[in-house]
Amino acid sequence: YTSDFYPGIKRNPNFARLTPEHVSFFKSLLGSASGLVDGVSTDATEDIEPYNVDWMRKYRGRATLVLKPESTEQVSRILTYCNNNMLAVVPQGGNTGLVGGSVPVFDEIVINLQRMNKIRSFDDVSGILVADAGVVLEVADNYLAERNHMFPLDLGAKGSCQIGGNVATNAGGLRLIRYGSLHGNVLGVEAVLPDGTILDDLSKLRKNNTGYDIKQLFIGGEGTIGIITGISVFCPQRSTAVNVAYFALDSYKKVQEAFKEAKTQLSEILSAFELMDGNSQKIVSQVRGRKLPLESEAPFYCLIETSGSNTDHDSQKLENFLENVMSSEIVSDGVLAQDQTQIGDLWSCREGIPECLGHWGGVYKYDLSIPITELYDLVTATRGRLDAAGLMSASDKSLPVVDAVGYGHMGDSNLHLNVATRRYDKKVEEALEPFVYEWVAERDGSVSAEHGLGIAKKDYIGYSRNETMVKLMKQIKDLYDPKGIMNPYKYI
Ligand code: FAD
Ligand code: 2HG
Ligand code: ZN
Repeated sequence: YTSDFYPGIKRNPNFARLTPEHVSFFKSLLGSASGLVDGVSTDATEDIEPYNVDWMRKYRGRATLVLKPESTEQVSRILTYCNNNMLAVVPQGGNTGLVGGSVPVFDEIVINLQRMNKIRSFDDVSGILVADAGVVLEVADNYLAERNHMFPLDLGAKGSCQIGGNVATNAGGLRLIRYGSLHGNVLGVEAVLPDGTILDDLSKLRKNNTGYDIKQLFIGGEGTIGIITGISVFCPQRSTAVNVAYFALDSYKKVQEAFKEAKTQLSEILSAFELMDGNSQKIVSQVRGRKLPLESEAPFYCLIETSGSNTDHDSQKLENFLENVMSSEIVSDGVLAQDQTQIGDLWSCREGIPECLGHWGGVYKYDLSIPITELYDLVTATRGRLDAAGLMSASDKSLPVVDAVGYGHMGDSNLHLNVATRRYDKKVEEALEPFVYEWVAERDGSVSAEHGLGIAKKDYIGYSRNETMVKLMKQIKDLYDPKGIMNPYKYI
């Protein structure tokens, strides 16, 4: 059959349907009832719905079984059985992914890692953490904070996403500008291949040039070639001095000037440079019913964070920066956080954008790498297009689009173009796609900067990768997963 949500996709008839015998096997393997959310038998312990629907409530599958293994060995036994019986599976972490990759398309079995949540070891000399894939990012970071270290990734979904999910999506987040990508920070991966083979590459070495670096395929692999069960990650020392500034600017040209100044004046202590357009901030204020940090309205706002080891020196540096950019009229208004609460308040104006944009119902999300000089032009072009098509109005409720906004990781040339809608609407989708992807491809950008492809961008891989690259990806997929049971129907 085809799915209501994915009319263009047919269920692969080679995959078996789940039977009571299969369920009995999993019950005997996992033992306690809490290891299994089961819509098949009558003794279900938990509602299955949250595992079938994604964070945006845009993608929905029809799994009748969720398995929650507790050990790598159990994952291996589950996959051996699934592979032998042609049962398709979807690896799932915190289910906060934004491209529909973490939920089933049809009746694939969900394998959720939440019970694999142990910190295995931490060495405070090298800063290397080894942990189960199902540890929640915030839990890992709190554990490290008590040991004066930090996880080298932070993002708005930290309270729910899992470090295995972060690695599987190669999440970028708010401080990539300072700490780099997980491709550099993840030192080792333990994973289970679709046939049940345990791949033990849980290296704790920062340098290891012995042959191909196979773990890199799992970083950003989006659960298509195996299930990550453990990771080893290099964690930086936690900074004792953290400062945050939030400021307003009159044009995108000035945003670029401010970015250049920040790199020059704050250099080694700069840990985030985030961009929020005026419309995104208005929405945060409107949805939360709270004032913004600055009285003056502006088309652009930026948030800068510095992290260092000397409070007086760092605060002075950020103060000087703000004074300089204001006196040279690059920045029109600005505020410096005075304490931890204010730091949290300023960050929440940035981190809260995705949630506030969902207020009216649906959001079309585009996560793009674009040359920095042209980054915001796409938002202007998209707004023009939606206006011209008569699809957008903040007040007229008969029109589908409420607003189109741009924000993101300026320091990484990564724009988040979000179109907030009152309902998902084919006309809106047609106005946006492939327009956005063509616009980005013309500038040699990427149609997936940090969220991955999942099912949402399945048909658009060709805008950022050439045929040879896609062919090689397919060959890798076939090599690791010859029966195709691992996260099927998604991008590869
Ligand atoms: P899931 O959503 O459960 O899964 C994501 C993908 O990884 C799926 O394809 C799934 O099959 C696969 N997967 C999950 N666990 C495993 C595993 N153990 N082994 C193999 N495959 C697995 N992303 C950014 O890059 N930067 C951001 O700043 C950012 N901010 C966000 C803010 C919010 C509010 C939200 C909701 C999301 C945000 N994201 C961001 C999206 C981001 O990809 C996820 O939050 C996170 O990395 C996914 O982790 P998860 O555990 O929820 O994975
Ligand atoms: C962020 O940077 C996330 O806030 C989410 O990557 C972006 O929702 C989005 O489009
Ligand atoms: Zn982001």
